[in-house]
Amino acid sequence: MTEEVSVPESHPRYESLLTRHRIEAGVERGITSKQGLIAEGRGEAFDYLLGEETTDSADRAARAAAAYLLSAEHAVVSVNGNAAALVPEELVELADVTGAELEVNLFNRTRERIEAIADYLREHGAEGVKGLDADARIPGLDHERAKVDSDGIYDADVVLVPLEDGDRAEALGEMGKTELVVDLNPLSRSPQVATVPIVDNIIRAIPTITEHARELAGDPAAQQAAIETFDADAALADAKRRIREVEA
Ligand code: PTJ
Repeated sequence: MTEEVSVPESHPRYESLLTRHRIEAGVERGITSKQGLIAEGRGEAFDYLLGEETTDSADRAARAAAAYLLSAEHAVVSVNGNAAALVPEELVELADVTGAELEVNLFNRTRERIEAIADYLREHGAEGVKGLDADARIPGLDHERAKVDSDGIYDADVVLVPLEDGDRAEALGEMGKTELVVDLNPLSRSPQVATVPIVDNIIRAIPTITEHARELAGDPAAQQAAIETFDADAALADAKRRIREVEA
């Protein structure tokens, strides 16, 4: 996103102020829901407690996520209003490097917002954005996130789910899919049930996954090793420990 904030890069909270500004601009453009502002506040609090940096354990999770995306038959990156506003270019790059598809999937679903997000992703270089057909449903969910494309998330074996504290990750798991979740709150429902919980800010996590994917591409043995050595429970425990042990 190119809109800039009038905060110097030297400001100690530059990154979080930039992030907040992107969400605000997302709401103004009709990309992000008003609830997205609240979600941003929740995320910022956890980022603060985690030291506003990618921990070693989050980096290992990002590597495992990259390996799953590369070795998938059909990988899809789910995009909501917060993810689109924060990292549009980075999501397109991740999709390019891993061969994953992008699908818009919203909790506060409106046709206008779906189209605004798809347009925004295309402005940032995406091709063939999914989510507009919504001709299939994830079984067991009675809200709008259940609506998916039959040749997108419904058909995928690996789905990256960013920034949602809800029941969809579990429902995707019940469909036999591998879920990769980006969420700063290790107690949020989605990372708790994810195959790979990546407890990190999406603005750092997506570029980190892409970096690992570049390195792991064309090396199935290294991909397998990244998957086999990853321990989801240990990753969540590590994030919780960090939060408990934070010092001023
Ligand atoms: O665009 P829509 O209509 O699909 O709605 C999107 C929101 C984000 C409002 C909705 O899907 C939602 O689930 O919001 P919640 O319940 O507040 O959950 C968002 C989760 O993302 C929380 O656990 C936050 O801690 C986390 N989060 C917020 N910002 C970030 C984040 N995690 C990583 N990076 C962030 N920048």
